[in-house]
Amino acid sequence: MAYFTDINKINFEGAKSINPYAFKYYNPEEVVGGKTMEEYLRFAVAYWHTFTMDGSDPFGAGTMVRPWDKYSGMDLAKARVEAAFELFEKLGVPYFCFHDVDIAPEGNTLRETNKNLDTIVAMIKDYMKDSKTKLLWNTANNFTHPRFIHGAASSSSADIFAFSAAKVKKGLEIGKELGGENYVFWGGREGYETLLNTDMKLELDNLGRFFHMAVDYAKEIGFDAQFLIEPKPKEPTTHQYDFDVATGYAFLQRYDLQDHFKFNIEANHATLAGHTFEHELHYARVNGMLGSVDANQGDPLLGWDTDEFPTDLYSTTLAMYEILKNGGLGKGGLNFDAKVRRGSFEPEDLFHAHIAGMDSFAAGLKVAQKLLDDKVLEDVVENRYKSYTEGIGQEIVNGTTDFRKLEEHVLDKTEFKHQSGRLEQIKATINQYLLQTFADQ
Ligand code: XUL
Ligand code: CO
Repeated sequence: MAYFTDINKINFEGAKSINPYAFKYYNPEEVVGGKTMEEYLRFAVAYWHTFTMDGSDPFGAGTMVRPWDKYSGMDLAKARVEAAFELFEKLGVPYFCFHDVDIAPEGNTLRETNKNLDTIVAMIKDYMKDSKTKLLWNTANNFTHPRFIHGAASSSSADIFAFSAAKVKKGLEIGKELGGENYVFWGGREGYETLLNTDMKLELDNLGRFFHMAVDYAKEIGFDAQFLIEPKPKEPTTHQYDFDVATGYAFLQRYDLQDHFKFNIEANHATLAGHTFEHELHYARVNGMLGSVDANQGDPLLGWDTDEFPTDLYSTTLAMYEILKNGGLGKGGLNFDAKVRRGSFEPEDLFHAHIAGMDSFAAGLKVAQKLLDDKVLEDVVENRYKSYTEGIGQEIVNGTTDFRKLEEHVLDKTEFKHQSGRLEQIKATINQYLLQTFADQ
């Protein structure tokens, strides 16, 4: 059955188009920096925000009008699969992502839940045969059900640790069955509210044990997806263990997991951690840990995860700059972990939202590639650190000096040369690139 009957395939029409159902900047075939946009951008639709989210918030009921909502139970799950593949096809989006509970209803026992999952996974697999859309990643929702009240792998209850493990086991099997390219672990309720009742050391050790068991099981069943940790500093818990990339990286190294994981970096999680999106991407990149991206944006005026579709071109440009410097995202992609606003309740808003997000990242890609081609920021940085390319600086970098020699170097020195950081000029240049890249289109 078709659900978006008034909407046809979304095509690229260029920047002058006034058709709201057309891409203005995302042209999948256009080559930028040696690869097509489709190859670089690897967009994914988030199943939960697009097919299950109902628009409810802590103060009000759901608002979303979804033609598949006339069904319930397994019929609803099946209708969502039909709607999903129709939307993937019409948007020409190459990937999708889901949590276990997004695709199938939970039963009274895990055995029943797994049976429901098997039915829907078989249906998805069937649809994937006739579709270009592949699975970027799946994950286990180990946070919504009340059983996860005190966490999942970091729960104070060993039975819940076991339950969480069993759900991830099933998730890994599903990922393998559907050819998933990555598998995500977002902390959910892995964190704590207060130290007054928390054994942090045991919880962290248990998390480490949990991840090792996941790595072992994936190996055992021959599932070679890239494992990804998705950091977030707070919400739902006050202190999330995977606060940001730096914290997550320290954890992975402490538990000897760093070779098995990379990071899935979400823009809104970065800003909640008090970082910019590009900071998190950069920190992961320079440590060889940049895996994938949850492409959204937060509201700087609000202190929670608003998961908006990305439309800020300055941010998408600096994000794509990091991704290009990384040589792309490899197996990763740009997953729209983003939801339409509560007031954007019509089914067609799902198309407008994805078109806006895809165009924003396509535009960001083009500007970022131009900045790189012209070495705008690279020249700035190279010039700023040139004192490390000769003399004492070179000795520091080469590791051929020590405190005694360094002291000798400065003991009688009275003049130190500095150069301006030129931040305002740099920002003006970026604005120029943002405006000029599309001036003639
Ligand atoms: C929550 C969040 C999750 C993960 C997957 O803030 O981002 O949806 O992306 O569990
Ligand atoms: Co996310």
